[in-house]
Amino acid sequence: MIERDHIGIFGKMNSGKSTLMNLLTQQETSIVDPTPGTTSDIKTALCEIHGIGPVKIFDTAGLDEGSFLGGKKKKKTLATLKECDLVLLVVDPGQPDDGTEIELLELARSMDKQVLIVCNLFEEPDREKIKTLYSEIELLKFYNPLAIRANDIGEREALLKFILDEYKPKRTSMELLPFVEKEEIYILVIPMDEETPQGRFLRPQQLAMEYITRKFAYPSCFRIDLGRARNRSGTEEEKHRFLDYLEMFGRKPKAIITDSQAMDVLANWCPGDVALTTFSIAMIQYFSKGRLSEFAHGLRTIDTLKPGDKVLIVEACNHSRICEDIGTVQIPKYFYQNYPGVVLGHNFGREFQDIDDLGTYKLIIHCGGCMISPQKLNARIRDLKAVGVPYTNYGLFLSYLQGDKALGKVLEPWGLAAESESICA
Ligand SMILES: Nc1nc2c(ncn2[C@@H]2O[C@H](COP(=O)(O)OP(=O)(O)O)[C@@H](O)[C@H]2O)c(=O)[nH]1
Ligand code: SF4
Ligand SMILES: [Mg+2]
Repeated sequence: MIERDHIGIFGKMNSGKSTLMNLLTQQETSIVDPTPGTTSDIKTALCEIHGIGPVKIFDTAGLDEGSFLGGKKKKKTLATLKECDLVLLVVDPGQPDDGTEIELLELARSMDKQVLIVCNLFEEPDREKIKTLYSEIELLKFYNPLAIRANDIGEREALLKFILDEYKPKRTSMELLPFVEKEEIYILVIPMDEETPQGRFLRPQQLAMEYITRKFAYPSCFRIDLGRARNRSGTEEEKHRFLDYLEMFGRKPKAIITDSQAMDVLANWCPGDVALTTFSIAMIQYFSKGRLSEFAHGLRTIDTLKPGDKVLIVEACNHSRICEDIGTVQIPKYFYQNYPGVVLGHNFGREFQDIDDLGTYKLIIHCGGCMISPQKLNARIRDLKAVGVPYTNYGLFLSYLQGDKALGKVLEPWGLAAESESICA
């Protein structure tokens, strides 16, 4: 069976959903009629969109159909919403139905769906009404609209371009650690203290171990004693223990993957000819489906922070925090020392979409995000992009604090560099 991306067309009655379906599929798949409720059930069409691949398109009934039959249709429409990877919300700016549009937006957002807004211009003056629509529906601030005439075949190209530019297809396959090679050794550096839960590794560590083993490569764990490593009297001994351990293999490991909080130590201890990166960097690249360069780009904002600016520290789970915890201890310490007037906020756990004042933050520093789905993480990123808030990541941030060389080193395994130009490549 071919795996298809599901695209659903939603909106109020007579907003032009079926017309848009026909524009996309270039055929009369859906009956188009001004009589409300013409689309009696869900119509589907299978086709191929160049740049996305095979898709299944759903033309749904208007969510605002009031009759008993309408109620049934509404259920089906909502079930379709769940199934979709992309929600095309068709709005008639000349006659919007805020209730329907808000309901659809809220539902789609609660399911972390990708949403694109298509404003269907029945008449040219409708273009002017888009502004009013946007001022009336708060949630629209997260979405740039495309304004087209759905019944004009000449608009097909603009519609396809809009979808291709904005939509991230679901089938982007990702490798967790793409640099891992068969029969090579990979060292996982793991700090533990009394608070570290017993009986299991943390998810990033588990995922890395499993991935490396699956690739017929050899993962090996080193428990680092960060207290000793940072303490003047213990550091040499701890460093020797680490270097002796590396020697033990009789050949160089290919790469070291460290807990980000040990970057201050590993930036100095990692041999020059061994690659280095962090769990958090690997996780954010994997769970964001390849957006590490965007997170690296966010680092540039740090230099621009002024007293009073707000920075939000975000973790996607409520794990037990060890004493040198990154989110509550390490990052705050850096800001108190270097940017004393900067106001820090925290968002721990799963709910992020509910932050009303997201746009007021100057920077978001996000953990690896390994406990939420790529869909959820990408929904967060879309919101941040829409409101223009830069974002970076724990591993990148803690590497950046060690200087350009350390940052360059942890980015290298991902084909990125720390030079200002290539960070945003
Ligand atoms: N003038 C004009 N009419 C349109 C446009 N899009 C749709 N229509 C008409 O509006 C009516 C309702 O469109 P339809 O696609 O069936 O809406 P749906 O209920 O949302 O599926 C039909 O008569 C369409 O021909 C448009 O862009 N311009
Ligand atoms: S979701 Fe974030 S804080 Fe929780 S284990 Fe994963 S990387 Fe760490
Ligand atoms: Mg219809």
